[in-house]
Amino acid sequence: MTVDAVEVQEMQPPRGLSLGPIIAIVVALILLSSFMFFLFWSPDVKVVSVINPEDVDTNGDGGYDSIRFTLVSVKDGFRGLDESARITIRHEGQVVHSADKNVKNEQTYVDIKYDSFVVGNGLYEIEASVGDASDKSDYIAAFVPTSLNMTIQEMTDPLTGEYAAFVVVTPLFSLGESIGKGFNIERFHKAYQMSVLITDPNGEELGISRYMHEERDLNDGNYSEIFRITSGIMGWYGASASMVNQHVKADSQYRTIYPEGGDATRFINRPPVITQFNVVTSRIRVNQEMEVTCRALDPDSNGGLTSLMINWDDDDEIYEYELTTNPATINLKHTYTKVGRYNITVSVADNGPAIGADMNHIRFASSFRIVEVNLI
Ligand SMILES: [Ca+2]
Ligand SMILES: [Ca+2]
Repeated sequence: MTVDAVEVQEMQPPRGLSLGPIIAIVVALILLSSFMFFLFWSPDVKVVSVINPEDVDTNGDGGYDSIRFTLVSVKDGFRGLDESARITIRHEGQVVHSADKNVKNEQTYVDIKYDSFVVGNGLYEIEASVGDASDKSDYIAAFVPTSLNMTIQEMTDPLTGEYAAFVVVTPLFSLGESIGKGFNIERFHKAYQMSVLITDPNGEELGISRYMHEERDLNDGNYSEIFRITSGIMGWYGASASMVNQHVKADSQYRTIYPEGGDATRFINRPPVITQFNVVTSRIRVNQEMEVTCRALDPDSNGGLTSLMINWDDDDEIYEYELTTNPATINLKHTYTKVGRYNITVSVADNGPAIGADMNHIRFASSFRIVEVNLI
């Protein structure tokens, strides 16, 4: 024990000031404060950029539903970003969308659904700010129909080639000159839900609702939606329509739109059809009586046939015969007096409109299947 005590005594430093420990303390303090500074001091974001807002399909259904842009934010410190960016979208000076987006990397993709900011066509100003830094970029929306055009038409179905009656509904876009006409319905149609209510002459109602072009070839360049009238009754039809655009905000005036002209009405009378038209006699000689058979029907369940007209192509006269049944079969005889080639043309008329007797409404179906008679 005594020996140890003596050794400790000998290791005591000489009394008086020494710079060594002070320098060590100062260095330790500097290191500690630097570490605290690094931990708690958040340097300012120096640069924010909003780059390339573009249309994207986020759910993979083939239709655009959102915009996407790149948000770049750069700091002047060492640490990575973990900030909240404020996104503000304005349309015609009004704020239509604002949200916070966490920014962790220097470059972040931001997706914003159309229905959270679009209120109509036109220019949208997208602003992003992080701290005091901010940037703006423009986006133009041109996919918001403002009203509908609706008609009831008799026409050939572009898909099936059948002649029938249809309700035709066309979205109308009030696009300004600055926007142009670059609308691509193929990429936007998925959210246009059209509904029509068709009322037949008996007051029966048929409601049809579907997404635009759900059942149609998108490459036909036709932006209208057609709804076939399947009721087989002649008379006055009515139609009303509406369209919900799920690409706009729920409180937009264009969320649900209606036909400009209101409901549509039209008298529908399906034309009669000639189902058979042929020459009975196989070999025909000059001055020999020949016979043709014609069958016709009017497809309207309350329709009827009134007359049949035939042109034998050997004089200027058209012969007319009364029809009293539906369908009707009629056999007609004729004698040609000169050798030649004759084109026989036959037409039938139906009972026309249920109201009045306007001849303009009587439908004629002409057979263009020419019966050619070569006389020998
Ligand atoms: Ca989509
Ligand atoms: Ca008819």
